[in-house]
Amino acid sequence: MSALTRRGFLGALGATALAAAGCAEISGELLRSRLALPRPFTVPLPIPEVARPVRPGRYEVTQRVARIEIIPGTTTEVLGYGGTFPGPTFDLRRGSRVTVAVRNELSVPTSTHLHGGVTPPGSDGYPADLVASGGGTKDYDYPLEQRAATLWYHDHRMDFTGPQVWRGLAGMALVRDEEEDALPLPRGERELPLMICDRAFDEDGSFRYPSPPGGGNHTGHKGHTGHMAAVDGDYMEGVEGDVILVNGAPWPVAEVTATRYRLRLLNASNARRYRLRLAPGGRFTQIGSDSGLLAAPVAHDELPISPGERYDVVVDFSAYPVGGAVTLVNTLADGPARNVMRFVVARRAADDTAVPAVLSRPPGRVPPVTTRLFDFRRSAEGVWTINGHPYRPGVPLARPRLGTAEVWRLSSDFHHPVHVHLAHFLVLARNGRAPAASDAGWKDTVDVRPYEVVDVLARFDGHRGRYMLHCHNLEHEDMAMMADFEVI
Ligand SMILES: [Cu+2]
Repeated sequence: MSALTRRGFLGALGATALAAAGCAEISGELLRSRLALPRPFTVPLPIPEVARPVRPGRYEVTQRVARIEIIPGTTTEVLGYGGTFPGPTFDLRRGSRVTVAVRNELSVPTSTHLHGGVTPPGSDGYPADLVASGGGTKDYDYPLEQRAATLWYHDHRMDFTGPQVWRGLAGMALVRDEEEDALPLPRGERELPLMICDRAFDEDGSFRYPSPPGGGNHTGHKGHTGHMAAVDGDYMEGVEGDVILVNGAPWPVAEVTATRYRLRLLNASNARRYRLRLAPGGRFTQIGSDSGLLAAPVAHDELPISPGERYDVVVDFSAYPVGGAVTLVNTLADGPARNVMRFVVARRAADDTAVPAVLSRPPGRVPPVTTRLFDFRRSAEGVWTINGHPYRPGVPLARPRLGTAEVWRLSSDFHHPVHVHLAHFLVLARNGRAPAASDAGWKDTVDVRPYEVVDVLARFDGHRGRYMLHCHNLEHEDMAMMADFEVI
């Protein structure tokens, strides 16, 4: 009951008190590592392997346990797509349908969600649509009738997404198209997928995760919500680690030339939010949002990024002296977690790239047919709910019509990064005022902050059937902050 008491105390504080306490930007509870943290900027930035089809249009990937070196001098057991963490990067093309056959050789069931995908409901990674442990298989069908964008994939097992993603079940997927091909953007070695997440480690190098006693797997106790508790109640706000990984490496360093680079930024953390800046200064030129290229670039000094969100940015390293270091930092954190990674500008090089003033022609706004309210809130019983309900599989909270758009008004008592499956949306307003510069473009995840009301215009295109919306703080998600909707 201590967790409820503590949450009761926090819940009794208003937004002003939270801000005064200096914790208004923090969305989780810090779990510390029990080993000496590695020195930052010593491990080279890894680039995940690109997945190769077994034949055109068909990939086969096995989820299996592997032991890899994350913290130098120790090894960590991971649950990996292909036995790697991150999993392989899928390099895909708009309109080129693929099947990904997933084989689960783990000891736990899984469900794989392509985050940002316009995917038929049977392949969308519904949390109860499980691939059995010990050799179960499933063919996921991805038509990819969608614009070029930075997507990712991860486990979505009901009640256990937090621990299973923490242990490694995540990777990136890039969709490309002719509109993007025609742009003179950096590519090849100058296009870097950067999957950012935090973790905590035990003395022996294994991942630490605060599973409850007797819980953490099939033996978890079902509470009054009917959901099993995968995380200890003291961590119901979310689990934050003290080691920042980029592409699975702690505080890595990447050597770059003094040219433009395209960085595909993904926050794959369970609960940690970041406000990214370049030190000693510099700008991110944003070219894309979660769901594709922007109409025109937007310059940012800093980028807030909540779990599940992506930013597609260009950084021009010719603005820095050769030999200099450019550090990607998170200004929301203090101590070691303030650092994310470092770039070292090694030498000059030719650069024929550019960021054009016109990038793409995204779909326009269509008039909404209705407005719906979704309130993300902790209940008096200490459960994360949407519109007062913990997750009820098979009970849709909305039935939008295919081909229409709706305004979804998202309100919140805490930090809730709200993710909608299938539908992409534009942020219309925050608390009735203009959205932030970082809200630009079509998205599938939006950072709803404490006591904020965010209006989004969502388009329901592509497929009919059962989908979901949920909080992408994975501990909130596991503690039932999800709901179905059905496109009719
Ligand atoms: Cu949440």
